[in-house]
Amino acid sequence: MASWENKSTDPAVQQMLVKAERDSVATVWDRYHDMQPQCKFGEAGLCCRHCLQGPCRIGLRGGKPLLGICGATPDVIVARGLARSIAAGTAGHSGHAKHLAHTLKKLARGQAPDYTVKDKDKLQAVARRLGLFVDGHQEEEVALAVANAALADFHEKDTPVQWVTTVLPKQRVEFFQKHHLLPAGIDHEIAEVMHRTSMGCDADATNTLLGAVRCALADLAGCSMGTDLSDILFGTPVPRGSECNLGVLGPEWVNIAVHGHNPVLSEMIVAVSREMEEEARQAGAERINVVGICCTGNEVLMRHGVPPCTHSVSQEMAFMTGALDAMVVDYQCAQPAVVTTAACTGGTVVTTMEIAKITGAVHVDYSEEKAKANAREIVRLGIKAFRQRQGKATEIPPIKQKVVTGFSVEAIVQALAKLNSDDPLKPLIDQIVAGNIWGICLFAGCNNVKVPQDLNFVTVARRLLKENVLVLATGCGAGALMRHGLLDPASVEESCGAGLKGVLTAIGEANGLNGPLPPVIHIGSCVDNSRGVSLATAVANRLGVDLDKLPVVASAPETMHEKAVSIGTWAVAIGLPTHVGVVPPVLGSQAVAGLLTAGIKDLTGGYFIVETDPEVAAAKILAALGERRTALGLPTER
Ligand code: NFS
Ligand code: SF4
Repeated sequence: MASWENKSTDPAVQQMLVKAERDSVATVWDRYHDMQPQCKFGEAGLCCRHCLQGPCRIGLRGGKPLLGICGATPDVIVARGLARSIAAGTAGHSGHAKHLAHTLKKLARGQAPDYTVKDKDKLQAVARRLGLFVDGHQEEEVALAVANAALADFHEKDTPVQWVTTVLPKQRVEFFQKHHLLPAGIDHEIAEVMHRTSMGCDADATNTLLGAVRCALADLAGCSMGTDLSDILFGTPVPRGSECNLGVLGPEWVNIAVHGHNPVLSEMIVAVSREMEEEARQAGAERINVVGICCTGNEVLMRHGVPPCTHSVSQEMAFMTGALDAMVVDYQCAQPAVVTTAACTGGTVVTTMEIAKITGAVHVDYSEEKAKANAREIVRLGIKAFRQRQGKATEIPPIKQKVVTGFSVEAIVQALAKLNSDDPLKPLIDQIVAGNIWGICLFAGCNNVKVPQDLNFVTVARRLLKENVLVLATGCGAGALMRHGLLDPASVEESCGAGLKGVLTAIGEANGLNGPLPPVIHIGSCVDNSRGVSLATAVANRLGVDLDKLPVVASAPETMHEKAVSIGTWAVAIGLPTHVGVVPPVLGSQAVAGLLTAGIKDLTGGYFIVETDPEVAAAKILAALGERRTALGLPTER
C-alpha cells in the first residue's frame, strides 16, 4: 500500500498528499508522524494535571498501580478526565446553540436586521412544544419568548432543561428524573463537572460518571436547540441535490470555503456572495463559488445545496489545490495549521469570532447587528486573494460525487406520508417489522488522523447497507460517506441489500423521484444528531415504547473531537448501543471501561461498543440490532 493510502482512502486527498510531499508542505499526517510515540499515560487516561502538585502519571510499581500524589486512584483519574472531555464537548455544542438564541433574540428586538424567521411553522411548533403562548401573538413576540426560553435553559432553575424534557419519550424523561440525571441548566452542568473533577472533590468514579452523563444530556439539549433555532432562522431543510469533494472548486472562480459550525455566519456568506457576483467579475473571475468544510458546510449543504469540498482531517487539502481563495472560520474543528498551509499555497484564512482567533489569520469581527456588511467585507477578502492568485498554477483533483441531501425529520415524515398520509411512520415501522429494514444506524462524528481517512466509515456502512440497515448520517461522517458516493441514489443498486433497496425505491418513487432515495440519508451537521433523536422518539412514541427497545444504534467509527465524546455519552444515556472506532482514553481503568461498555447497560439500556476493526465493528453492530429485534419478538432470520 502506498503511504498516502494509509493516510486517506479518498483519491482526491491522496492526489493532494502527493502534491504536498512534492512541494514540502507539512500536513496533519506529517505532524502525527512527528508526534510518535504518543504518551502511554495520556493514551490510557492516566495523567492528571488538575492541581499544581501534578502532573501525576499512574505507572505501576511492583505490579500495582501507583496513586496520584493526593491519593487519587486510576479509576478516579480516568473518570475525571472523561468527565472534563464531556463538559468541553457540551460547551461547544451549547455555545453554538446559545449564539443562535442570542441571534433570534436580537432579531425579535429589531437589532439584527439582516436575519428573518425563515420557518414560521417551526417557530410555532417549537413554541408550542415548550408550552409557550402562540395564538394571537406577533411573530416577534413568539420569537422573543422562544429565545428567552432557550437562554433560560443555560442556568440552573427550578425546572429541568426543556430542550431535554421536550425532545425525548415520556418514559425516558421519567427515568432520568428518577435517577437524578435531568440537567438543571446547561451551563450549570458544565460548571458542576468542572467543580466535582477539581482537586479534592469527587473521588468516586461511578459518581463522577453519573455527573458526566447528566452533563452529556445538557449536550443533547445544546444539539436539539441548535437544530431547532437554525431551522427557525434559516429554514427546515428539504431534499435537494448537490456535489462534493475537491472537484467542486474551479480555477476561474473566487473559491470561498465556509468552515466551522454556526450557520449564523455561513448563511450570510452564502447570501451576500450571490449579491457580489459583479464585483467578482470585475476582478476577472467567472463567479463566486462558496463551498463547505465540516459542519457549517453541512448546514449550508442541507439548506442551499452548497457543495462541500472536504471535511475534518483533510481540511488543509482545500488550500493544497492552490485554488482556495478564502477559508472563513467561525469556531470548532478548524486546525490552526490551515494558516501555515495558506502561507505556502496562497489564500487567506479569515477568523470571525471573538473566541476563536488564529495567529496569522485575518480577523473580521463578526456581529449579528452588522451581519451583511461584515459578510461583504469577508467575501471581499476572498476576491482580493483571487486577484493575487492570477497567473499561479492550481491543481484541483477532477473528483466529485453526486449528493442528495436535506433530510430533516419533517422532510422524512413528508416523504413517508406519500405512502400513508394518515399514519406516516407506519410504513417505516412495517418495514422494520418485516425485516426489510433490519434496524437503523446513525453514523456520526469526525475523521481522526489515527484511522486511514474514511476507511472505517465506508467499511462499516457498506456492510450494514448490504444487511438492510437503514443508514442515517451527520457531520463529517456524512462527509466521509458522501465523498465515497453513498449519498448518490445511483449507488443504491450496488450497495444495498434487496429489502432496503425496495424500501428506498418505494419511498423515492412515491415522491416522484423516478428512482430510490440515496443509500445514506443525510440528516445534517453534528448538532443535527438531534434529528436522529427526534425520528427515534417519534417511532418510540408511535409504538408506545422507550428508546432502549428500538433496533437503533449509533456509530462514530473515526471520532476525534470532545464534542463526539459528549454525543456518544448521551446516545448511551438515551438507550442506544453506540460504537466508537477509536479507543478513548479510558483503558487505564478497568472499572471505568467496564462500566461504559457493560455496566451502564443495566441502567440506561445503552452501552459503548469500542471496536477499531471495521469489519468486526459491523458484526457487533448487527448483533446489537439482532438483540433488540429478538427482545421485540421481531423475525431475526435473514
Ligand atoms: Ni462534529 Fe462538526 Fe467534523 Fe467532528 Fe468537527 S466538524 S461538530 S466534531 S470534525 S464531525
Ligand atoms: Fe496529582 Fe491529585 Fe493533583 Fe491530580 S489532583 S495532579 S492526581 S495531586
